[in-house]
Amino acid sequence: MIETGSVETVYRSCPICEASCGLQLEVDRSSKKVLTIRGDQADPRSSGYICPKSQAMKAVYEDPDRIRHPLRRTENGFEEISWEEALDEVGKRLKDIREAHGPNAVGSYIGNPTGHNFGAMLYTAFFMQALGSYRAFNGGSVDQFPKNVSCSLLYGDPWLFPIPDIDRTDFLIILGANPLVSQGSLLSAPNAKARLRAHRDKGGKLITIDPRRTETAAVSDEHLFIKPGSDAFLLFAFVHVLFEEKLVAPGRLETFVDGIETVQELAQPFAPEQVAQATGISAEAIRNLVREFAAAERSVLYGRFGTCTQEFGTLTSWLVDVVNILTGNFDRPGGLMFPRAATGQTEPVAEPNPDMVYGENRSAVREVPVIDGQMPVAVMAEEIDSAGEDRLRGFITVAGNPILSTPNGARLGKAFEQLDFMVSIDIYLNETTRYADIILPTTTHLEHSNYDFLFSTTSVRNMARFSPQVFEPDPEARHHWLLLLEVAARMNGIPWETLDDMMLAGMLATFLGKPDTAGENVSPEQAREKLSDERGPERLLDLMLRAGPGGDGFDDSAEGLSLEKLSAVPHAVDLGPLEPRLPELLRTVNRRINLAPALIIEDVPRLRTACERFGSQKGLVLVGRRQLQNMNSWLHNLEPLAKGKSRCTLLIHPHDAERAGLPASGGLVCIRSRTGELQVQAEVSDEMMPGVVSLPHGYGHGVKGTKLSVASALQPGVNTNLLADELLIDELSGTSVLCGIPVEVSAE
Ligand SMILES: Nc1nc2c(c(=O)[nH]1)N[C@H]1C(S)=C(S)[C@@H](COP(=O)(O)OP(=O)(O)OC[C@H]3O[C@@H](n4cnc5c(=O)[nH]c(N)nc54)[C@H](O)[C@@H]3O)O[C@H]1N2
Ligand SMILES: Nc1nc2c(c(=O)[nH]1)N[C@H]1C(S)=C(S)[C@@H](COP(=O)(O)OP(=O)(O)OC[C@H]3O[C@@H](n4cnc5c(=O)[nH]c(N)nc54)[C@H](O)[C@@H]3O)O[C@H]1N2
Ligand code: SF4
Ligand SMILES: [Mo]
Repeated sequence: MIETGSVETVYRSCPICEASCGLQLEVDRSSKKVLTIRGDQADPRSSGYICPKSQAMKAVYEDPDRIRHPLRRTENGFEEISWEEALDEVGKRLKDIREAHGPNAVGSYIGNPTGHNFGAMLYTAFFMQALGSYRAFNGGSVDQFPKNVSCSLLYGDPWLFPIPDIDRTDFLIILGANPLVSQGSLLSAPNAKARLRAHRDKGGKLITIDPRRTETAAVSDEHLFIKPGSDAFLLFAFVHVLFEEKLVAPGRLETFVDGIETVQELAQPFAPEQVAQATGISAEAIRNLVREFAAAERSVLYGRFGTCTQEFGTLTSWLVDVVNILTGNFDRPGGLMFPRAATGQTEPVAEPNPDMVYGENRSAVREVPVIDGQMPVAVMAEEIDSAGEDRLRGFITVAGNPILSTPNGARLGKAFEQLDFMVSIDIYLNETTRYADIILPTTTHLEHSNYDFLFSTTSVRNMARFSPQVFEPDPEARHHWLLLLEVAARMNGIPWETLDDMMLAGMLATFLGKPDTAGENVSPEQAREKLSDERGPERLLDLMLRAGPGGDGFDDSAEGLSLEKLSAVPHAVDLGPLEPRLPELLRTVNRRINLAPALIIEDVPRLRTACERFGSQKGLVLVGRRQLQNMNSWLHNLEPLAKGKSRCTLLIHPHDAERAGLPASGGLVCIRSRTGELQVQAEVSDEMMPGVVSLPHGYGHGVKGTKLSVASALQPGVNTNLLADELLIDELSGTSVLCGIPVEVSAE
């Protein structure tokens, strides 16, 4: 903190997206005002870079629509109630449901901002255990869940993600991601544009494969259109050519990778000539791509959102890693690599994890498997409206807006109305929380500290970053982590402090004693003595840092990290480039990678039979797109980000527009799917692949009963997830198809 008069300079990371850029804030603590937010030039990760959403922290804090007191729904709208009343009622109602109908009658949905708040993250994991319900939903099954499943199968842990080392590669393929706008996902790398430019300036090649000629495609050497959902065909053909042309060269990986021959057999039917029609990419283009990729010194294939939320999401996510492994571009500089978190969650374990828990429990209606404790959002509505006596009766949403972010929001809204009780832990009265009986608001980022906990496991360079609290919270405000504890405690009739003690004991057991970390020879008692008595996430963070790979081992005089030392550094701490970590890091039995797991093998026939269908596809399909000023659904109420012309438009290729009877200037269209129908402004553009239309998600704010005055006035838009069909899923993982939804478009 640097003080001049009453204005102080504070440094924090931006909590909005994964890039986690360094910010420099000018603040006046006496009046609790943020004067300016700028890029922190001295931040080693972002070097001053920011995007327009960097202003969000201030705007959210100041937003008069933001909820500051607990609310209860009444016949005449929501009324403010006291914390005691609110928490008592939440605890009692959920407890009653659980006692009468069992733990699985209470479900939950955890949304994206949880991942950007370390206190929320740590305590959510514990909260889910305390709930003990297998109806545990979260944003993952409309996002990266197929990657989790693939990582679980290959590396023994759903959260061990290999990250593309984009700064050190020579040849980069970006498949189904648009980092120029999204700023990277499972790739925490501020200023993607500058990095990709630097990659090309030093002679590196960049190829983007996407059904839209995106902002990222515009800075690439080459862009290939691909039919939505057909990536698994392309990648199997890639593998086919690697074998056919003897380009398979896993190198050092061969000593701990099994199943390569099986992969060869699986790829056999997918010659480029066989898949050209299905993918929309010529056999020649596929062969050239493979040859160039294999010939480059260091190559990396990076797949993200578009490769996950599709009919073959898990096969595709698996194939992305297979391609990198077969060509030796894995666990080495310039390929896919595993970051090392200072907090110790990505350290080798003494004992391998048991296998992925797949399908021990199944949903009541469609019987989709619960995987590693998660049920996919595609079945959320039916578990409420069609499961009879076994139905979901109580529901908790935490920092999520599933009405706008999960498929068939209309059905979900009706289902929410049938619940016996719903509570939302959220800071806005929005399209989802309006269904809640009680809303519990939390403090926002300026009022609590933060640590880039999740994104230190996805960063292109190892890093540690603590962000201090800027303002004291209002006396009425409650932290997110505390609310989770309070709710769980009241459901169990015990003080929240007891739960917090249990949480600390669990963390001590988990994070001490790991080989090659500073906590290897420290006992829980020794560690506990050094930790603060103040409850909450900071002492848990201190524990993880001090016990972690670069920690001080709870020795105050030793070198190494502790929360105190990290707090003294105003910027991110760079902990060096990613380094090879295999096979030690693997959490599989014998620390080996089985490249051809049974679940994957069993899913390949489903792909084979779909090849002809993709090849003869005639109608239009819908995909999404992200925009720089949005973050999913929740920043549209901030004027600086919402102003300007309406952004929720349907992009359509000129040929398709003509077929739909539209003028070249676009105009209003009607777009229909099995589940819904929307009227929306069309924009005719050849940046779309013919046969594919694009609509951004997170809009649809013009509904009654919300308190989003700016969003409703400036950017109401339409909810594209009324068109997303809850019956369309990647069968292996249960993830919803958001890329490639069959639609019809006609002029209004
Ligand atoms: N069609 C389509 N659907 C999609 C996507 C797509 O590309 N296309 N993308 C998907 C992806 S990748 C994701 S991650 C999901 C996101 O899905 P969600 O997480 O459900 O959606 P968000 O819009 O991020 O909702 C964030 C919620 O958290 C609240 N919130 C914000 N900050 C805080 C806070 O500090 N504390 C608390 N308690 N609440 C807070 C907001 O008010 C809002 O209600 O959407 C998915 N849905
Ligand atoms: N500005 C902004 N930034 C964000 C967000 C936001 O809402 N706004 N959301 C954040 C979140 S939660 C996430 S998860 C990340 C996601 O970040 P990214 O993974 O970069 O996702 P998108 O930007 O949606 O890009 C997905 C691309 O896949 C393409 N695509 C669609 N279908 C297919 C297909 O079948 N195959 C292929 N190959 N491509 C396909 C789309 O046209 C699109 O260009 O972004 C994060 N950053
Ligand atoms: S890219 Fe923008 S939203 Fe993302 S962390 Fe940086 S400033 Fe924040
Ligand atoms: Mo996401």
